[in-house]
Amino acid sequence: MKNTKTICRSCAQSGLRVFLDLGWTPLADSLLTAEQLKEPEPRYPLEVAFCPSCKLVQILETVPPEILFCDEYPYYSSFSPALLEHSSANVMDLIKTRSLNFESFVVELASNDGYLLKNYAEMGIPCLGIDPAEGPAKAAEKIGVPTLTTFFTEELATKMVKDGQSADVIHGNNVLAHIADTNGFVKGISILLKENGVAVIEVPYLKDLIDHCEFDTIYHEHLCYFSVTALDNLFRRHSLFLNEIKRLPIHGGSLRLYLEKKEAVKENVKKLLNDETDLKMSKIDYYQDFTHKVQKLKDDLSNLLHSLKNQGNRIAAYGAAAKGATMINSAEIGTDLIDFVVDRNTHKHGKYMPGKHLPIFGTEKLLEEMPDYVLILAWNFAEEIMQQQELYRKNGGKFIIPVPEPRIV
Ligand code: DWN
Repeated sequence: MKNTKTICRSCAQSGLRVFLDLGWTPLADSLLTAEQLKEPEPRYPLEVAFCPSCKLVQILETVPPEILFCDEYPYYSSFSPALLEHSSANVMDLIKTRSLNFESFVVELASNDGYLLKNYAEMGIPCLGIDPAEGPAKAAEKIGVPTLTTFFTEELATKMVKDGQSADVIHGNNVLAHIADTNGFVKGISILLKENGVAVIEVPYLKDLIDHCEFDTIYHEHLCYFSVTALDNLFRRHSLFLNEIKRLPIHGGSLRLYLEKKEAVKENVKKLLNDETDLKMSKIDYYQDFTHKVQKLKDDLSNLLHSLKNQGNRIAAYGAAAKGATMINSAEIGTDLIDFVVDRNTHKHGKYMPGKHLPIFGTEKLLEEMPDYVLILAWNFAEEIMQQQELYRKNGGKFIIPVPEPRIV
């Protein structure tokens, strides 16, 4: 059943302009068991639109969060060592710059398996995770991170404040894009945050997505794709000021946003806003040729894989990532080309990727089978993955990185 937006998720204005249509696709993180392969697989439209009023880029379809972030939700942050390092450095910096101590209170929205909050817990700084996915939430509790297994809402924020739980720091990494009630979520942050508190929010950066053709990061979990301009419009609506921004390489290019209740916007934020204006990111024309860039990447990747296959090579893939699902389904990469996928996340082993039903195994299968090529679907961790698989490469194996353009390394 379609649930298509006709007004903007942020400003509620009409006039949304669709500039990319990835068709009806299966849910990127809905991995299948062998039994489920025989059952029909739900698909939903995946159209991307631009709001001329507040400049937010967004998909039109809203898949119910209870379906997306169900008990079987397979994403566990702790399987990515680079992400663990990235998060720990962020926490250590905040403990120092915000003088956090045992009297402070830190909340993380979408706290997953405790990958970030465990750093506070180990330092004796009171913290609380909030995440609706039961599996990761249970994993967090196991390592001593108190976690509410629920969705964060304005109502929950109001109740927490009433119970004396305002926050000095609120983290929210790769969650804002996932929220159907965008305004309610941001308002909840504003309610929960202490007057002198800071919300530290990480989101993939739309400019990197467009510049590096990271179209595979578009899937139904990601309802919004953020420019600084659109973020500034969203946060000011709820009296939160985007005072500082750090650009990060993680996840193909992200922004770390520092939101406070008092306006003190730093020069680099003003520069990012001006750069976006100069680039005309606030105009639909900026996005118009993205469809052609995406089509070219898909054609180039398909041609490369078919040519390697026709030469008698065996090809596997690395990373049963959500972005991998968009890539294989959009570029029609099935078991005729890819024999299997490997992934470190043990929760994914023995399952099949959505749509193309590529079987998922542990990473040891690469050395066991020694395929001639491995397509890195989790290209955002390509360096780390290739280092980790040094022996595969020493034995003659080669990697294919699909983004920003397909290439053998
Ligand atoms: O926004 C989201 C991002 C942050 O994470 C979520 N909606 C869903 C998820 O997207 P993703 O699955 O594309 O994220 P990752 O973290 O890029 O996926 C990497 C995959 O690769 C995971 O399944 C873990 C795996 N991996 C691995 O097998 N070996 C990762 C590393 C670093 C490794 O060394």
